[in-house]
Amino acid sequence: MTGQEPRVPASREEAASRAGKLRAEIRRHAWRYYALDTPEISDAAYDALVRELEAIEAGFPDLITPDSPTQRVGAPPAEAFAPVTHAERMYSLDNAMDLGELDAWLERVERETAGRDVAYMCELKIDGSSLALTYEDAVLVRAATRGDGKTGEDVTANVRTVKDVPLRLQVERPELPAGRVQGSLFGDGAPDEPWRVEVRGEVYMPKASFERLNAEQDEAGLPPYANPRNAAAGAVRQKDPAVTASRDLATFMYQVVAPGALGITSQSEALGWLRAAGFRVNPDIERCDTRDAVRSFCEQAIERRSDLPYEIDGVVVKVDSFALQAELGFTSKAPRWAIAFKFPPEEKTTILREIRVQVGRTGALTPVAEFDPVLVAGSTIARATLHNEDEIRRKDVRIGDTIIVRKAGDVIPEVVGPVEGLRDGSEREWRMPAACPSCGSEVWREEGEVVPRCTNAGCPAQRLERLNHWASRGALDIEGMGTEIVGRLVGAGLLHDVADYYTLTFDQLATLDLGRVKKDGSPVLLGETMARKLLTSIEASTDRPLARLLFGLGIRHVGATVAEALARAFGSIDALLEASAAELAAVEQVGPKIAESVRAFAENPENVAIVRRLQAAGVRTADESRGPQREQTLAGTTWVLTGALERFSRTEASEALKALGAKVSGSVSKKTSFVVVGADPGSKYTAALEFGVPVLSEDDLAVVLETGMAPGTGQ
Ligand code: 3B8
Repeated sequence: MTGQEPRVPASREEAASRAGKLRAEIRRHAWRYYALDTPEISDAAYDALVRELEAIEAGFPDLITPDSPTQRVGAPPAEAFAPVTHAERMYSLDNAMDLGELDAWLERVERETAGRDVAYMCELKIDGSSLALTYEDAVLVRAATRGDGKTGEDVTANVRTVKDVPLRLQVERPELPAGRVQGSLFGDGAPDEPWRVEVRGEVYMPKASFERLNAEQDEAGLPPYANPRNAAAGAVRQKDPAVTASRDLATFMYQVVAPGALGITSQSEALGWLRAAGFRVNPDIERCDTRDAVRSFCEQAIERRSDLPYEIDGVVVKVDSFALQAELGFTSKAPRWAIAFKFPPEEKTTILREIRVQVGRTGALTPVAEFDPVLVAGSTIARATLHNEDEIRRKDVRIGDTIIVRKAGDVIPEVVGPVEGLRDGSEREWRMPAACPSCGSEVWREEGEVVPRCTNAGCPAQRLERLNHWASRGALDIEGMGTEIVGRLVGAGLLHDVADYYTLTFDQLATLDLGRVKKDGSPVLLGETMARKLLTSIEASTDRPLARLLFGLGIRHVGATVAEALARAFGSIDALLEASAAELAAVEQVGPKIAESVRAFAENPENVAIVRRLQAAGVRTADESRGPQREQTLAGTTWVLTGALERFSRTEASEALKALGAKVSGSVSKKTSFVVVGADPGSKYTAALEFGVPVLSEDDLAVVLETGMAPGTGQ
């Protein structure tokens, strides 16, 4: 950098002309760089052009245009994610789960097109989030998510920040076609009417950016995104466009809506038009004239999957000709002229180096496989639980084995088994140790249980896990209190039990040594900013509902659901500690085993002391809302929440429903009374439609919560 300020013309006229030229040039270079991946000039030269344009726009703010390349990141919109009704429904695709199902589909297409020559377009199926972009007079005016296919969300401000999305198209206003064209771009065809085009595609997060983002999440003590698809969808739905801009998203566009008016007659032509218009189009496409060619494209795609810099989860096969597409039409859910061939879960081989025993918060000992890191389905994995010793025997995995690994549901790492043919005799069988690897205490396997446990309640590993559990999301949710910081606090002797969280001081936190050194050799400390943030989170955690506190205490057999039942039944921790085994067992969802475990907790003076210290520190241990209890008007109804709600968190919504006596369930069945559908709902919404369960919006829910009346019952 020269440090020199760009020259700004003195006259407005000169500035306007220069700005116009700069915009065209910057747009062209951005397109070459982001859409075509063939830059013509250096990054530095490009930056210089942008800086010059910014300087001119700063000097003459009235010259700024909304499609100027400097205007990608704007202010957050007043109303976040207004609903957008799609002019044409955004369908999803039917799946072919293997080559057999693909063959059956190809055969049906050929039967229904009665022996005419059918060509297919094969495209990689990008594992991202669907997107619809609308341009008026070639300027981007709207970006929308798929939503339920009929109505999506307006995410324009965020999508503008995605660098390969053209803010202005590189095409001229098309000629007005003769006669009425179905799906005309011209409204009523008047010459002064803006012309409009909508294109659809996928916004995604490259694998490398995903890994970087998760590393940052981890450092900030936030949970990782499960996969690049969720990360992309999350980035598109950020409240602040500046956050979206920092997430490094990219797009591949694949569809032109109402292409007839543009004179486009096939999918292959549509992809060509998209590319010419300035969109990024995936280069891995093939027009196939035969079923064999389609099959081999799919097989090759499986092979190449892991080499691509982005996630794909299959191949989309489309009938190329739009005339034939129109003949084939749609089912109620999906086009008949396209199918998604889904890949089998990706599997990799690696070497099993060690089986280490992890001690959970209840003392359960779990063997964990540690293997050479491999990239599987979008992220690098190096460990997977082996569940228990029986499982290891059953799979016959030995240390030193070459093992096959994959991700269950494309998320959770899993060891499939050993490649026995590659053994050389040096492999070692593994046995569960007789002593706890953390504290050396005796290990005890209860009759009828597969899991052995460390019986020492003071075991450091158990204590660490209990502390982590307390701070975790489903429990007291101390934001920012990640496992690393908890470990350091324990190491520094500042944290022994959960009540200690509420004694931490600003100085203790700010000077916490994170065990790393800076370049100059000085230790990395947590710092004042993080210390302040953590103290705020700790304070916020003192006011959680009783159920979260009960769950957070880690009483054996008391999971989130049982904790809620206990909180509802007793209303305060004092009442719970005094309850007899019989009173406990009288609560629905609480059997004798749970009752006994709660009694054991209550009878241990150390536990009672911790509870008293929590109370003294101001942690809420009773649900006030119980006093004058709300009338249980929703008793006997079962609710399912799906999709993203805007006004309530999921937890708030379900707690409010439960306060009215409703049951809230995670899955839809015939017995479900109502499904509340937020934005981007998934299969639960479809299931509701299938079972004929009434579907309510977030607004409906607000009314129900306010009035306490179930919809349509008039009670
Ligand atoms: C019709 C065509 C949905 C899709 C489609 O890469 C339809 O074409 C669709 F109703 O969802 N993820 C693609 C991808 C997705 C779709 C598609 N083409 N390449 C994708």
